[in-house]
Amino acid sequence: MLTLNSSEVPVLIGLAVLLVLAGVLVVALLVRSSRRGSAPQVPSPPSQEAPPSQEAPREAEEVTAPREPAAVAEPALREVPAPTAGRLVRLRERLARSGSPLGARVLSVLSRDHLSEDDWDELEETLLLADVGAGPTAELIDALRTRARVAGLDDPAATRAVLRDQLVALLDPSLDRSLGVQPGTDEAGAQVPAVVLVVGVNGTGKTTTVGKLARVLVADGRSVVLGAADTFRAAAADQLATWGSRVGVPTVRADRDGADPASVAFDAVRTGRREGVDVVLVDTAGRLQNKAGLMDELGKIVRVVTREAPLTEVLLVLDATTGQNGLSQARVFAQVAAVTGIVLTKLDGTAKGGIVVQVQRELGVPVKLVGLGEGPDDLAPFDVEAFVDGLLGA
Ligand SMILES: Nc1nc2c(ncn2[C@@H]2O[C@H](COP(=O)(O)OP(=O)(O)OP(=O)(O)O)[C@@H](O)[C@H]2O)c(=O)[nH]1
Ligand SMILES: [Mg+2]
Repeated sequence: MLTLNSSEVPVLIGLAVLLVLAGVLVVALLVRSSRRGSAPQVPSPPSQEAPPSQEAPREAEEVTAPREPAAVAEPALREVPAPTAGRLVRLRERLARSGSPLGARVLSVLSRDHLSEDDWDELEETLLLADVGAGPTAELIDALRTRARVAGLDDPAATRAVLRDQLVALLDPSLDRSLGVQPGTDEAGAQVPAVVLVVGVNGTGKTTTVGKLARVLVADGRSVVLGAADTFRAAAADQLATWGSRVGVPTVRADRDGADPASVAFDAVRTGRREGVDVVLVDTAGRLQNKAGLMDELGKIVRVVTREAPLTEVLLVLDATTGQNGLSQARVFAQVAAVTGIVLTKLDGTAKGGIVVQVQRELGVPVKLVGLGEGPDDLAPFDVEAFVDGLLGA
């Protein structure tokens, strides 16, 4: 039997108090760490894209095709892209944010009482500065002057309607703006994927456009393979593969920097064909239209790819903020690669969207898609009326 003498009692009480305190401390720590474990997960930010290269890629060299098949990056994550319908509606709000949109400035001049010659000059200047081009600007001013003579410009709604009609006519709603993304069949009856080649000068938004387009196609229920034919920098292929992986689309890429881009493009199309996919999207390196070597390289990509499957679409990506220069780019690219559609990017940050009119007029090639921002779903099918309404802030 355990006996205690009176001097031991306070010591034991002290020990008991210490034990209780230690127990409380342990429980408190456990509760705290379990709370931390069940804290709501903050979604990780979308992976950063590689910054666009600032310098022009070096001249094309005769590089040999890699013997081994190009790597196919396996998709990891899945996102659900937003539907494409109604995306152009965002144009208005984006333009409003960009300062002084073309439509707003034109309408503000037209709303003045009794337009003077200076007012008409201002109007003309506004349209020219927005890259609408000399010919189309003159047509537009003529139509508005006629309207002013015949019925006056007192009724803002009527003036606006005239301007709207004129802009719609200039943009030619009759052009076929559907994308060539329908697969075909070979002589044996096997499916041949549609092949979309994306070209343009540095930093216009080619890779971003390919990424956004892949999302649109996936949302449409089509199977897609990406081809990273920008082999100048590994980062370019990584940037593309990141876009693809977000929607479960594989990327065919070279196994080393500086591989022959034509060979990678060919591998991508061959892979697409073998896997029976619907669409192969081929991203290319930015190239300057006045560099013969680079343009020859592009010609080679076109020739090599068409040995495996016909090109169903060649998209020239133009940066709307570069304005007039886009026109000379368009001419040269159209000669080398038979451009079938224009993608006008960065329309969200500029009042220069008028280049749409000039490019279409001069090349007879329709604008098919527009880039409205850096977000993954900021790519909209070009629709003339919705575009004009966006410009006019409808
Ligand atoms: N605001 C805005 N930015 C865009 C748009 N499209 C692309 N960008 C941005 O433009 C930059 C260049 O885009 P990339 O897709 O890398 O351009 P690229 O043509 O592939 O560039 P290179 O391969 O270097 O020739 C990126 O920061 C994009 O986020 C757009 O429609 N609006
Ligand atoms: Mg790129």
